[in-house]
Amino acid sequence: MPHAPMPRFPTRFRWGVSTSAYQIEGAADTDGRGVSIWDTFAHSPGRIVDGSSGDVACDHYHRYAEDIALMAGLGINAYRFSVSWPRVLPTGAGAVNASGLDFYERLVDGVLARGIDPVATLFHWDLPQPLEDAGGWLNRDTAHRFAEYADVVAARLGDRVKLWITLNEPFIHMSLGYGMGVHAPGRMLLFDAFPVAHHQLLGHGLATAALRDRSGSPVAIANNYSPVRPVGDGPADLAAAAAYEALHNRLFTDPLLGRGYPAELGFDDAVVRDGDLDVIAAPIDVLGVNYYNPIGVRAPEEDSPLPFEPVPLDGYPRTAFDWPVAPDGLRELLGWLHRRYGADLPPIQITESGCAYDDRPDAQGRVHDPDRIGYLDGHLRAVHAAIADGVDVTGYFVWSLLDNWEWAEGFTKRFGLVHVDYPTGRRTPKSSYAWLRDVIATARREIPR
Ligand code: GBH
Repeated sequence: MPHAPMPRFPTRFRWGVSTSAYQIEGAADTDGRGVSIWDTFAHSPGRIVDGSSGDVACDHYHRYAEDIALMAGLGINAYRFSVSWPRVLPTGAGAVNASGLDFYERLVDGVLARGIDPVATLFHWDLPQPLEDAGGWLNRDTAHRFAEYADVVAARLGDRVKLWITLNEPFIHMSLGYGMGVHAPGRMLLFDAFPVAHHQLLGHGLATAALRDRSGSPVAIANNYSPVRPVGDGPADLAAAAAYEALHNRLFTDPLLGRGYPAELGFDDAVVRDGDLDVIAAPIDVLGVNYYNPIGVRAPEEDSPLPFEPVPLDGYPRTAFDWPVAPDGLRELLGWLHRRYGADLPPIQITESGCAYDDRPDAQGRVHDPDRIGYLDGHLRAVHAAIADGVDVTGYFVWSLLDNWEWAEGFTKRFGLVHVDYPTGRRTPKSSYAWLRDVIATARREIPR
């Protein structure tokens, strides 16, 4: 157990937790919600390791008041959630489902009443199925539908949401959803998935304009990043690492910050029209960084369809997901962003950081998760060190408040500060919850009033 006191964070630092709609809400058929690609995917045989779906998940849709009380008990000053597009627009466009907006209004008002800033993500991968049937993000129209949806949400909540996040991890949605078929919608297009990158970014830019019209609150995107370390020092390994870095870390950032698409990836950019890059490069106020681990990369085998081979890095402890626990990678990543984008880099908030462990209640019903405490302690110190290095980091959100439905892994991976007993829905704060509560209490006590 780490005992050294946590160093002091900036006064206005955002201490938060993150969740997403399909992973926690359940209530899939309730109050007029439409069908998303994740409903379809999860209900297709063989897609989810334990055969589960998000039909019920944490039943947060009904238990949100209890979950807000858990947030208040933690002492956080920000809560990042996502809005389910098919709850608001059941067919993706056109008719608005007022009860969907009513739910998010209750949620937003509930967290505000506890002194917590609502941070709303508009797209965390749950595309309305009718839009997928029209081509999903391969279809340019989806970008326009996304901006209309952003307008609808901001018309209702624009006066109360404190930070907008357009897209969550567009790289993962493109690569796992459309490239490799591991996530919904389950397509396997490899590098032909590039239009999904462009149309998501175009949707981000169009939605940003809509949000600016309706709301005075800042706008962000949440990208996932991994510092890339070449494994092997041959020229082919270095070239492979550079290609992976361009794909994983630059594809969704270079165009946002006015640098266009990385040329070396050799994408067929016929889908990029005149003016699109200007829409995409509209200024954002915050860059959301989702960080899990660094990645090793070496030259691919001769017959590989990809120009690189990602390999797990040795020498780190592993989570239950087998991901390395590498807080040094977070400091390294933040330094890389700072050096690469210089004055164009907006302030950063760590919009996700967390780990899965095999947490279960002991005989007294308590859940001890010392490895998560070590993880959070190390990553918060890494953020602090990056700030001391000169990187402007203004917040840190733990993934996640609750154990929840982990996509293709179903209920088999637990990321929560709070344990969820799925059969009953019972919530039990883990020891990491108490630890983080104490860290936040100390940090917020130091704020001059
Ligand atoms: C996020 O995705 C999502 O936004 C969230 O919904 C999800 O629940 C959460 O993280 C936890 O998964 O280098 O082989 O070790 C995370 C995307 C992709 C990050 C895989 C970690 C590690 C692969 N992840 N990556 S490896």
